Amino acid sequence: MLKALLFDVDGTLADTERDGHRPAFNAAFREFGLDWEWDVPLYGELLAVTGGKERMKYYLSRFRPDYEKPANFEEMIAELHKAKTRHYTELLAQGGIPLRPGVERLLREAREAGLILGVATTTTPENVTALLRHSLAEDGADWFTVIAAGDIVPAKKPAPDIYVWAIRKLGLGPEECLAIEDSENGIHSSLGAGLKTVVTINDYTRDHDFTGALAVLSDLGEEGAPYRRLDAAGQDERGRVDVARLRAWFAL
Ligand code: XBP
Ligand code: MG
Repeated sequence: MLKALLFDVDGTLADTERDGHRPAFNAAFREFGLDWEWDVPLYGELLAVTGGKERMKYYLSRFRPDYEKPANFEEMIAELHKAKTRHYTELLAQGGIPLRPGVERLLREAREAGLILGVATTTTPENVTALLRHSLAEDGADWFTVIAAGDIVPAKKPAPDIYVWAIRKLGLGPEECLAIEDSENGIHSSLGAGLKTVVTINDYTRDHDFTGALAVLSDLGEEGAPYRRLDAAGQDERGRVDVARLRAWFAL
């Protein structure tokens, strides 16, 4: 029986990557006097690696091979990441990033239906609470029974660890939870934890491989702006994702 919905954050609850995380990284680089600049296409490539600290290291190894690491490199990355988190949460506090279509509606309906809500993400916990507070509701973080985020597990997505952690914390089994994801790394993580998964794509992830998803959708759909279903099983289906629809997919 379906008891809990576990949501990814970046790209799923809100389109945070291109106009949120990316400019926040760039602002931190400028603050530290670095000539690193991540434009929109480059950032798409960097998204192959989850986690901000991991992503900066990947950027250097892949795109700046001549960069000479200072003796305090790990410390510098940690400081840069702190600055990036500050820039990002400030941007959210200015109301910078709205939730994706249908997200708030589904969260409300799920709560009313008695489903448990949770988050499983690689982003920093402060970023999640700031998004929920500024883009959902003042008490938005309290809507979620578990917020599994950031470095609480050393192996980030695509490893299943963050979902496994969240499910354990809820005292549930994977057969009682449904994940909602937007990316290939995300679905590897959720499927790896044994979770049935619904995908809503975005511009960075539309060409990803979502084999194994229950359904692949343009978004969750709203009144007057239905989702488009994109996977072979339900091509051209349109609608709104509500609890009844999730339960029907979950039962397949
Ligand atoms: C998204 C990520 C994160 C963010 C940046 O994860 O990979 O690393 O891009 O956040 P998800 P941090 O889709 O699982 O939410 O800089 O805080 O890591
Ligand atoms: Mg994501």
